[in-house]
Order: sequence, then structure tokens, then C-alpha cells
Amino acid sequence: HDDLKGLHTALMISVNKDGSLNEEGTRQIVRHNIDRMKVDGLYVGGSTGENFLLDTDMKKRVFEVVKDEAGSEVTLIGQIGGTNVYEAIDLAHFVTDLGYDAISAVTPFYYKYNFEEIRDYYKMIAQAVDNRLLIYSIPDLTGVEISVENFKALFEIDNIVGVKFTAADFFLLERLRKACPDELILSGFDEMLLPAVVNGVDGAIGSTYNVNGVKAREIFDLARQNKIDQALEVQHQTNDLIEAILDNGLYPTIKEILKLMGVDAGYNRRPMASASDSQIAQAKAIYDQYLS
Ligand code: HMN
Repeated sequence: HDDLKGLHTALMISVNKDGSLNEEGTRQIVRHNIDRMKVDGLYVGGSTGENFLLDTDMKKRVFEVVKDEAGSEVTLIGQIGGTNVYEAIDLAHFVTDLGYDAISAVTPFYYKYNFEEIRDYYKMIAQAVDNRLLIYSIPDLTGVEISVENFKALFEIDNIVGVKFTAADFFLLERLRKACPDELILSGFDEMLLPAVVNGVDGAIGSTYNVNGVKAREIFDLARQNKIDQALEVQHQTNDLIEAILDNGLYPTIKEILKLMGVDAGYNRRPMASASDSQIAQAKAIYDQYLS
């Protein structure tokens, strides 16, 4: 599964003021990530893609537009999971037919499921389509924690090839890496890329790679060459940027920075607020200080 390794942008989408998809802007975001951020792949339909705010038709249109623009230039992973497993299966078929290289499914959330129910959800999706599946674990947003033993049980399901691991729990990551040396682990927190690589992840998926993909690549490459001091220096610089972005509001700020880079990133879909005038001004200051 070498094509799933490396650095993938958690893709933003461009939204019009009325909440509809800005297709041309979304195409620009795709091109920008491929041509200028030079990432290995795009993770489409994740948290950063405002996926959990979209209806099924809009999710499908995003998947279509991205595939149409990206072609086979980079690896495409379609995040199809959510609260409705039947929709997840429908979307899994949809992106597989479009030619996505893999699918990913967030752990089912909202109701408190036991592990049998979580496993059932993954089995239903994995058995429905002929494609590789990455579990998407993001306990901060879903409240769903998965133990090493339970990860191992999920990895036994045919078609499940790994996990997108978005957590700051490095003990769990280390235990998981040791227990499952052959599964793909892609880390999710951009500000912890270096320690994740030191712990043996195969790659990473991140929101800030939309604007900081080149520096992230430096961290990734230096760390894999065991040049830890140099990698840490770039991680320090990167985290000054990420801290400033987080302080100003993560997704709206990335969109405003994209605009300063000439990309029509549009608005956020309500109820997620778009950047206010003061956030826009601060995004410009962040861009000037760290990215121009
Ligand atoms: C996605 O599904 O959009 C991403 O893969 C999620 C990704 O892990 C991001 N997590 C969240 O936004 C919650 C990170 O890139 C994160 O935004 C970044 O590390 C800043 O904290």
C-alpha cells in the first residue's frame, strides 16, 4: 500500500455564501495542493472538508469535482463514514466507482456504541465494496476511543488496511505500532508530525498542509532521515504558525490564508462561522509573518 503512505492534505472545500458548493474554488484548492503544496494525496470528505455539515448530494458532488480536477495525479482517499451506515455504503460505492484509491470511515458517533456495534459498522462497509478502507479515529471530535486490542480486531476485517490516527496519545500510538507493524498508520495532528514519524507512522493527513505542505514535507523527510534536530527546528517554526492559526479559528483562518495565496476558498458552511473582519485581518498578519 505504498501509494497510501506519505503526506496527504485534509482537503478544504470552497463554499458560497448561500451554503452551496463553489465548484471552481474547490478545483482551485485541489490544484493548489497538487501544484504548490506538492502533497502525495488528498483526503476528501474529512473534518476539514466540512463533510459533516453536508447533505449526501453535496458530498457526492465534492467527490466528483475533486476526482475530475485531480485525475490520477495524486492518491485520493474518500472519507465516507458518518452517523448513517447506509449512506456510508452508498458513498463508498460512489467513490470507488469514481476511481478513488481508498476509502476511510470515521468511527460511528453521536450514540454511545459498544465495540460490537462499531465492528459491525466497519464490517458492513468493508464487505460492501472492493476497496481499501482506513479507519478514521478522532476521539477529540467523536468521543470514541479504540484500544489496541480493538484496533487489532478491526484490522482482521478484510479490506481494512490501517488507520488515520488523530490523537495526541503517544503511548497508544507506540503500542499500536508495535502490535501492528504491517498496518498503515497515518497520523492526524500536524503539530505533532515529528514525534509521530519518530514513532513509525507511514504518513500523515492534515488540514494545515493546505497552506503549509512544503514545510511539513521538510519535517517528514528530515525525520525519516533521522535528522531529528533539524526536523525539530522546522517543527518549531511550523508550530508557531499552527498555534497562531488555532488561536484565530482553524478552518476560517486556513480559508483566508488560501485566499491570500490566490485561491478562492470561499466561506464556511453554516453553522460554522466564516471569518470575521478581525479574523481576516489576523489571517493576513499570520500570512505575512510566516508564509509570504
Ligand atoms: C480531516 O479529517 O479533515 C483531518 O484529517 C483532520 C486532521 O487530523 C486535523 N484535525 C482536525 O482538524 C480536528 C488536523 O490537521 C488539525 O487540524 C491540525 O493538526 C491542527 O490542530
